This record gives sequence, C-alpha cells and structure tokens, in this order.
Amino acid sequence: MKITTDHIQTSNKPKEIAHAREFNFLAENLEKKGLNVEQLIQKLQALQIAIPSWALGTGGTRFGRFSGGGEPATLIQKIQDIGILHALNRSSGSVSLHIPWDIPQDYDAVQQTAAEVEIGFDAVNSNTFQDQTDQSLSYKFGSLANSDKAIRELAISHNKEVIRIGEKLGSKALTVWLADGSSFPGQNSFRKTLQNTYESLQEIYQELPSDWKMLIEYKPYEPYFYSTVIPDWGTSFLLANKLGKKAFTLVDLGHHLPNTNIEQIVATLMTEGKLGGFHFNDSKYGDDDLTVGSIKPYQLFLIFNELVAGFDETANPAPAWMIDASHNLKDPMEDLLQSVEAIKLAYAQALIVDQKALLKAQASDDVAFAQEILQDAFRTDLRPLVRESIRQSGGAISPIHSYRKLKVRENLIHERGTKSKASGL
Ligand code: PSV
Ligand code: MN
Repeated sequence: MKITTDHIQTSNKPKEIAHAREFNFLAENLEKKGLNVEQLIQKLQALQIAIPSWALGTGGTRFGRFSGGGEPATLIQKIQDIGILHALNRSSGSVSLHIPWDIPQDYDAVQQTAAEVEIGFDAVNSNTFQDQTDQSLSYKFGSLANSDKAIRELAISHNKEVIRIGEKLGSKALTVWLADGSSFPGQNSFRKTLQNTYESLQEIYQELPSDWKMLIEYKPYEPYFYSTVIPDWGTSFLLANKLGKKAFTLVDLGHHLPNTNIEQIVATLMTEGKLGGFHFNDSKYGDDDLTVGSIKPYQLFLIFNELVAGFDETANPAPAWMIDASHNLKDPMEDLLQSVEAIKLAYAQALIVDQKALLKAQASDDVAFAQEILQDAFRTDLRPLVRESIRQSGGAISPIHSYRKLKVRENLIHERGTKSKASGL
C-alpha cells in the first residue's frame, strides 16, 4: 500500500475546521508570550526520527509473541511501511538497519524503494549478542570483550562488515550495543573485559570512514544480571573519549536503573560534546521498551529541555534520533506513530520554555518560579502546534486517525496475509 497526497487530503478534510480553530487560538497565545510560531513550526518540521528495521513487526517477550498480521517479511516491505509512516507524519524519514537481521539482498532495489518513499539510511546497528546459524564460534560468553582472541576477532570483523554495508547505503554512523557481561560474581574480570572491549572498539574505530560516527550504547543489566561491560554512561563516555573525535555516547532511555536522572546525563554529555544519539522508548521497571511518553512524559519533557538548552549553549553535534521500542500489544505502526508524536510534543514543550527567565530564577535561587516556568511549558497543550507542523509538511492532521481511516493494516493484511513474519526480534 502506498499513501498518496489524495489519501492525506481526504482523511484531513473532516478535521480541518476544528484543527484550524484550535491552532489559531494556540498560536495567538504563544505569540502573546513573545514566541515566534513560524520558527517553532520550522524546528518541529526539521526533527526527523529514524525507525529501526526491527520495529515494524510484532515484538514479543520471552513468554510469547502474538502477531497481528500483515507484517513486512522483507527489508523492502519494512521500508515501504516506514514510507507509510513518513507519508502520514512527515517525521520518520529514515530507517536504522540491524545487521544481520536486515542485510540488503539487492542493494539497488532497496535503495530504489527507499528513494520512492523518501526514506534515508540512519545509523547501522551491529549484532554480536546472538550467534548466527552457521557461525563457527559462539558469543555465549561475550563478543568484543571475550577472553578468546578468535571470538573477539569474529565480532570485530562483523562490525567492520556492518560499516561496509552502511557505506553502500549512505549511512553515517555505526551503533554498537554490547550484551557482554556476567551473571555471577567472579565469572570474569571487570578490568580485562573492559580492556578487551576498548581494544576491539579501537580496531573497529580505525575502519570508520572519516565522516562517520561510532555510537556506543550502555546498559546496566540484561541479558546478563550481575554485570555488563558497558553498564553506564560514564563507561561509554570513557571509551568514547579514549577512542577519539568520532566516538560518542548513545543514550537509550530504557538502559538505566529505576529513577536515574537521565536529563542530567544528557546535560553532562552535551557539555562535553559527546552526546551522539538517542534510542527512545519508555519504561516502568526496566528496559520495558514501551511507547515513548506513555509512562513518564514529564521525564521526556525534562530531557528535551536539556537538549534544547544544549543545542543553544554547547557545541555538541546534532545527535541521531531513533525509536527503540517493542510492540507486543499494539499494531507496531500505530505504536510508532504514537511514539513519534510524543517525541515531537516533548520537543515542542521544551521549545516554549522561557530559558532566559529560567536562568534568572536559577541565578536568584527562586526555586518555586523555576518550577513554574518548566511546568507552565509542560502543561500547555501544544498538540495543535505539532499537528500544524505536520500538516504544513504535507502530512496528516492526526496521523493515527488517518492510518485507521485509510485502513492501512487491513490493506497490509490483504496484501501479505495474516501469517507473514518480520525478521529480527
Ligand atoms: C538493547 O536492549 C537494544 O536497545 C540495542 O539498541 C539493540 O540494538 C536493540 O535493543 C535491539 O535489540
Ligand atoms: Mn537501544
């Protein structure tokens, strides 16, 4: 299925009058506060969030997986699905590939499809947390950190291969997430595994094209439960610093122990110019991979508040944005539309924070007013602004309603059947 301009216009029609009324009312109020609505819209339009190639299919837990049908069985179909999302929200203009789940078979065909639906190629992700079918050595006890040199070399060469695949497609970053760690005290040496990881990353780093970035994720536990080799932002930052200018820390919102102050991590990394990217999701307990903004929207806003301030006040290069959630209960495409909307809303809220007044309140230790400033922005209903930014980009006033109205899932099930299965997680 392909979404046309006609589709968008017909599905927008019944919403136009109410939307215009809501938007005009909001715009007037924002202008009264001294905000430039046109500029806000331009900033919102510019924020594009990559969709990972593994997110278009139904996710699962270790207890089960319940597919909803019409899943994209090939990389081309996945890109077509992202094209549908992008046509609806004009905000998901790229795909982030996971290798080897989504190795392109026919590069020309993949690139042609991507161009047709206006999708670019974001960071490529390596995978050394699973053994592949005909793999001679196992990652069971680690990959880049493994005590066995031959296993480390296998993992290094996989990462180099991922860079080569990314180069052919026009990607500009490699994301490395290591599952390496231990489940029992004494299982391995903290110092040796970290040193092995650093040396392995150095070899990969040397292979990185000059205009590429290496994004290093961290995660405190899972799949191992006692330690991970890169458990926190500090370790990732340390490695990125030692590796060099092209290496950065990537923050995955689910990769923190409960109640960690993620916005503070963001501020620190930006000050050091080392915030390389984001994996968005939400969680209640651990790496729950729930829809962005569904559990802790205020935290998301506070993170964006730091990002917006950091864009103005630091030299941190533009980070790579990606959704990294798992869709177990909802239609993955509806879930992704909700996540992108939540990100844009948090960004919009952060953009209207009166940063000057906040600085003044901070300088005079006016705690109550500092809180007022933040909460005033957070509690302003900016949905009409986000909708208008998407509408002006040629998208749907309400992407999820248009998705349902246009019967996208029904069409995909009709085209692909109820049993098609997406590759990846
Ligand atoms: C690990 O939990 C992670 O967040 C990494 O980004 C992986 O690449 C992704 O999930 C998919 O497994
Ligand atoms: Mn992630």
